Amino acid sequence: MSHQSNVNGSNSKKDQLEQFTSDDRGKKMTTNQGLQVEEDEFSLKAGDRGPTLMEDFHFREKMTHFDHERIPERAVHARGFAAHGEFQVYESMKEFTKADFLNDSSKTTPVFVRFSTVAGSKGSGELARDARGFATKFYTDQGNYDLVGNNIPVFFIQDAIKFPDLVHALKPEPHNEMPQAASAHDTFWDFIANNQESAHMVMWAMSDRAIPRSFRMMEGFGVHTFRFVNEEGKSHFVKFHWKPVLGTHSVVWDEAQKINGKDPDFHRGDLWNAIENGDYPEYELGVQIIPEEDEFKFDFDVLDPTKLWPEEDIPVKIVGKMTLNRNVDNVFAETEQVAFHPGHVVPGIDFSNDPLLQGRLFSYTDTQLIRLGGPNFHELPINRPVCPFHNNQRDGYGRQTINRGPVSYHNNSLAQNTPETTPEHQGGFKHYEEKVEGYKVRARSESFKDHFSQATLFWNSMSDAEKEHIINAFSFELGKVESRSIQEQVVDMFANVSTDLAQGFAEAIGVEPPAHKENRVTKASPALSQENTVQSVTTRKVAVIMGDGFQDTEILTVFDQLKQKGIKLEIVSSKLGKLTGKDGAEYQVDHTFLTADSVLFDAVYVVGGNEDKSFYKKAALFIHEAFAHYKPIAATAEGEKLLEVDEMKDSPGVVRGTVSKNFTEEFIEAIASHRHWNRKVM
Ligand code: HDE
Repeated sequence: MSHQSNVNGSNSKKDQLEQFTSDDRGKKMTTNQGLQVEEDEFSLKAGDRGPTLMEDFHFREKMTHFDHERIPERAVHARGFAAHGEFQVYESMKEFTKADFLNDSSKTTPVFVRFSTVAGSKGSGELARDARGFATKFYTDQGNYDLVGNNIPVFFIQDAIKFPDLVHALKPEPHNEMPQAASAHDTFWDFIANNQESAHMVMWAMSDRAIPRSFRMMEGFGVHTFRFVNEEGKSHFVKFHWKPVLGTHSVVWDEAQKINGKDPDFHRGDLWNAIENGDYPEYELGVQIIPEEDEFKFDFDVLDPTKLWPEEDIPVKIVGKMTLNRNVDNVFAETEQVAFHPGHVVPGIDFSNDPLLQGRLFSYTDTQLIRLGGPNFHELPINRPVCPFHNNQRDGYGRQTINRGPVSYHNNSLAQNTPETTPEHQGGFKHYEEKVEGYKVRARSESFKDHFSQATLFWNSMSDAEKEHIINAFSFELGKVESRSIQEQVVDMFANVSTDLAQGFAEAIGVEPPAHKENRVTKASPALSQENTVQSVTTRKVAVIMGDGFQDTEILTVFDQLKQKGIKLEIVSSKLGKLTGKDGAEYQVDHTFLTADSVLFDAVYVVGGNEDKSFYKKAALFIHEAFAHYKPIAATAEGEKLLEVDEMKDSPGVVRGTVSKNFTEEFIEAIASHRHWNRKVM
């Protein structure tokens, strides 16, 4: 197999993968040895009622392969979904980094991105309250660069040595393997209360960020401080951000739990369909940059992964865009076998001494050795760089490359000392020459010891609705904790963040609330609130509740105007088939009340028709739930009657009346607002 080099082509990875794909349609069935198979339904037996024969190599090969189909799931981030795409930088970042893919705005770099939840198993529901992984592999001309981030900019712990403890506490409890994909249990909260560096991340995990509406509507963060190094060898500290073009949006917790039952594949389905429909998800790459000499100018340590850099103090410079434009051909071959590693870097990007990052630099390759069965996982098609790779590493399980010649050592004279090393100025990777000195100690810097200021900063930055959601999340999670002592410890701990917060959930779980104290930190960072995110309507899903005999004239223009904005309409009715309007217009029903549910949509438009009581009863349930989840609801014609209930009548985000331009515009605006938190919901 030849290693293709990427000469500026956006499809170098696609072309490379093409060589490994196989289309079995229309082909003859063979064994893995290429032998044509004559029969595939009956095993070879001694008589048609007799025992199966050992000689049946076809049966044995088929069954053996099946018996070995599974590989261990990822220890964390097992439940994931991925897509291919491209990245392009807007303007050269040469001033800060010599990374080739960030230097040339005419260059597109192929990428592969895997999104994931952290705690749950491979088959768990996707709407768990959890951080989301956001891992990007850039197939650059200088080798693979992996930005292995999360949708939360900070982490639970400050030192990698605590990671196994954190994960043991978070995962289902070992004695009964419950609960699945949930942090709402005793061991997790016991860990939190006894490892208080987690306070800031817990605030994020209890916020709406932990239940995203879509992978297309969440931010990504590199979390750690990395380094940019330019051609002159100058280094800057950098934090990486992905900003979704559609804005950052979430669902509500009650909805999340129901989606997990109605459609446990909700997030992957959303990503897959968007790409299939040509609505390519886009994310802008942002960087926050701090000159090395400013390392100690902040009230946090830049090496501490439980701290973010407030965007108002250190602006996020938007430097490029990533577009996801191709679904995988095979989930196992690509999504499951992709191997990310924060240590996969290119010249111009380097590490900081963040002790969490330092530990990750060990763990990722190590975990692939067991997960992917040996040291040759870099040869799997999805993991191959698009540039050539040569060295003296040899052999091992599953080796595919056939290295010619007798030389597999360095230095040598037989091959003129090749493969040869490359000096830094010609593109060889040289670690940044940072001066370090110190005593060997097991210790943590004093500058890492403030665990609460930024947790309070986060709290202060939330809107009233977001604060209420956080209190509700703590109330839910601790409501599931059985130990009184743990509940009390957590109330005590979060009283350090805000007594309003601690009082809020202490009350709900029947623990003595702390006395009110003013927050020690008063600063807020508006960028942290999703209330200030980009509003968008494109690709939003509207359930149109419609029956036979609908008002054609009423809806045709509404449909057109909504579709022009990229809004997706799906018709829900009593049964599948065709609906005919009063004036003869026809529509196919997409879902029935049985197969659809309001939690699977962003908004509802009730058109109605000449339908019976049972239709309107189901329609009423549908909109009541959408209403309770603060979603936009519109109704015209017969549908309007359903909104005449007192609580809904003049509520924010409820649009009714006769069809007019205003009506549709109001509905579109209501959809853009995402949710209407100022609505009174019982
Ligand atoms: Fe990971 N992490 N992690 N992690 N992580 C893994 O690697 C680990 C951390 C992240 O879609 C594992 O291949 C340690 C922070 C993502 O394939 C494993 C520590 C962040 C993914 C591992 C951390 C992440 C992983 C499991 C603390 C955000 C999924 C399977 C020192 C910046 C990548 C694997 C994918 C996966 C170790 C902390 C993100 C076990 C030891 C912080 C997105 O190696």
